[in-house]
Amino acid sequence: MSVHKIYFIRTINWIAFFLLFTCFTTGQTSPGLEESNYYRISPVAIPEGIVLEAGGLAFDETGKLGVCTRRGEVWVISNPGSENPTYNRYAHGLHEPLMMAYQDGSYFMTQRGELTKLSDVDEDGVADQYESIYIWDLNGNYHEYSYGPKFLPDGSMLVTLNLGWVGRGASESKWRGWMLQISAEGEMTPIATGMRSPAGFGLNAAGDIFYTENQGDWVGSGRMTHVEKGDFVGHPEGLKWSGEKGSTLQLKMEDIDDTKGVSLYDYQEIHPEVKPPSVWFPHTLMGISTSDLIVIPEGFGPFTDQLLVGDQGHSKIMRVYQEKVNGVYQGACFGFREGFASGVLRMAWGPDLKLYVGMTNRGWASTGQEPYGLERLEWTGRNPFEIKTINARSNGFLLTFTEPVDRASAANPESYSITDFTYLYHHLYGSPAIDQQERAIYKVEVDQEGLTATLHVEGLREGYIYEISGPGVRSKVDQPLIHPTAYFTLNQIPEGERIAAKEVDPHAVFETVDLKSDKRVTDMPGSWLNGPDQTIEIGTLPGMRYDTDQVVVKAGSKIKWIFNNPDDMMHNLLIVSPGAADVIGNAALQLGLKGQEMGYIPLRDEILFHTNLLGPNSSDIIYFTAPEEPGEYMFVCTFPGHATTMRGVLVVEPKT
Ligand SMILES: [Cu+2]
Repeated sequence: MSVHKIYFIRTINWIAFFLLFTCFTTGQTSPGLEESNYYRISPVAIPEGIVLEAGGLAFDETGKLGVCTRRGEVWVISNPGSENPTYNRYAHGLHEPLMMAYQDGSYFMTQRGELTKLSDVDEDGVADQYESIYIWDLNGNYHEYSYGPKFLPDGSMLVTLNLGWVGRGASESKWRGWMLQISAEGEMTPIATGMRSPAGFGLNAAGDIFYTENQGDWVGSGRMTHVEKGDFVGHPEGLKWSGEKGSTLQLKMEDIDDTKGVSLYDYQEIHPEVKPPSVWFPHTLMGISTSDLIVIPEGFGPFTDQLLVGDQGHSKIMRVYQEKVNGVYQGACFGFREGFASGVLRMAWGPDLKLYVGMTNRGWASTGQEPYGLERLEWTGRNPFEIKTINARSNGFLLTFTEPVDRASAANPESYSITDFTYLYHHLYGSPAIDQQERAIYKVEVDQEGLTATLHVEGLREGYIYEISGPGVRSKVDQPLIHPTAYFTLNQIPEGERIAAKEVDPHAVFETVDLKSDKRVTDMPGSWLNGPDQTIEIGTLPGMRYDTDQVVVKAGSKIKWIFNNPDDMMHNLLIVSPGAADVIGNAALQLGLKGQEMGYIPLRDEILFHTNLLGPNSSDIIYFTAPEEPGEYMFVCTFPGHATTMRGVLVVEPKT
C-alpha cells in the first residue's frame, strides 16, 4: 500500500491502438437468453388500478407478501406465487417508505422522517396502529430518502439516510449520510458515515453488515462496503455531524481533500477510518445503479451463501462472492440475470424458494421499460456453467467452476485475459477507470476433477480491480462460460510467493488520450487558403447536455468546430449519419474497459467526425468538410450513459 501513486493526465500515442485493435476483446457476451435456461423470470399479476412502485418487500410467517410503495401505500398480497394473487391495502398515507421488514405480526419501515411500526390490532387486515420508533430531521430536499430497517440478531434495527442533492451530495439534516442503529425501544446509536446513496444494505451469510453505493460525487463507481462501527466509507458530507453526541468518528469534513490524486484504497493511509469497498461494480461494465443485497439460500443453484445485488438502471441482478484475507473482505462480482421488467430495487425470498423482485424506475430511465412491477425468479434445476468463486492467491487467482472444464482449454493461458485498474477518489461525479494495465498470465494449473484453475499472474496490486475473463474456457461438454467476465476487488494479497511485475511506468494513466484518427483533424488543412467558411462553437451543460440543440451548415462547406467542456464530467462529440446516434451510443458501450482509452469512439462507418474525449475544463478544435449530401445529421456524446440525452441535430443544407 502506498500513497505515492499519483495519477497524472497523460496522452498516449493513439496509432498503437489501431494496430492492436484486432487483439482487443472484452470477453463480454450477451447472456440474456442463455440465463433463462437456468433462472426463469415470471410476473406476479398486479390488479389494474394499483400502482405498485415497490419500495420494500417483506414476507410474513404465513407466506403473504407485504409491499410498501414509494407512493405511501402498503399492500399485503396473498398467494403471491399463484396465478391469481389477491391484494389487500393494509396502510396508506405514508411518506415514501423505501424498505420494509416484518416481525411478530408487525411491519417496520422507514418513512422519510422516521422509523415506523405498523400493526393491525383488531385483525381486520388494515393497520390501525402507527408507532414512531425514532424520528430524525428532514429538510424537504428531494433526495433525502430513508431506507430500512434491517433487523440485527439482538432485535435492534439498522437504517440509512441518503444525502440531499444540491448539485452535489449534501448533508443538510442531522445524520444524513449515516447508518444508524435503533433499538426496539427507540434508542439510537450512530454506526458509520460516508454514505451517499445507501439504498441497499443487510447482512451476509456470516452476519457482517454490508451496504451498496451508487456512482456519484466522491464515488468513482458502484460498490459495496463492509460496515463496522466508526467507519468512514467515502463521502465527506456526513462528517458534518461527527462532533455530535454519540458520533463514532472524530474525523471532520475539513480533514478530507482530493488533491492527493489517489484511490479511496490508498486514502486509507492518510486517514485510517477510511474503509474502501469490498467489491466494486465497475460502472456500465457490471451495472450503473446498485440497489438491494440478499444472501442466496440453499436450493437456488450452486451459489449458496453468496450474495445477489440488484441494479436499478440496468434492470438486472448481479452475483457476489467474497472472501476474507487478513481480516479484510474482498471478492468478485459476476453477471447473474438480466431482463427484468423495470428497475430492480428490492428482493425477498418467498417460502417457495423463489426470489421476489420489487421494481420501480422512479421516473428515471431503466433498461426494463415498465414504470414498476413485481416479478419472481426461480431456479430451473439446471446447473449453469459459471465461474463459481474467485480467491486471491499470493501469485494470482484461484477460480472454481460449477461444472468440470475441458482441461485443454482451461489450462491454456490464452483462454483468459486479466486487466487491472482503479478509480480516483475525488469530489467529481464518478471516475474514469485509471491506471489500467493488462496483466500477463504465465501459467494455469487445472486440478484433477477439472473444477478449479489456478492462474499465475504477474504484478498483483492491492487496491485494484481485476477484470478476469475466460472467454476461451470450455466445459467438458464443450459449453462456454455463461458469464465469462468477473471483476475482482483485490484489497489484500495473501502471504506467499509473488511474481514480480514487469517494468511499468507508474504514471501510465489513460485519463485522456490524444485520439489520432482521420475523423479528427486538429490542424487546419493547408488547402483552406481563405480559412474555414464557418466556425461553430459548442459547449456542455450540467446534466449531460450540449448548450446547442441544432447547428446549420451548408453542404460541402469548410467547418471549424470548437468543442468546450466546462462541465464536471467527461464528454466527447461525434458527428454521425442521420439516425445513427442510438446505434453508435450502444456500440460505444460495447467497448467495455477498452472504451476509456478509445475515447468511447467505436470503429464505425456511421461516425463521420469526432472530437477527443474531454476531461473537465478542456477544449478541442476539429476541422472538416461538411457532407455533400443534405440532411439531418446528428451530433452525440458517447461517454457511457450520455448518448440518450446528450445529442443534437446538424442540419446540412443544400448548396445554393
Ligand atoms: Cu457526455
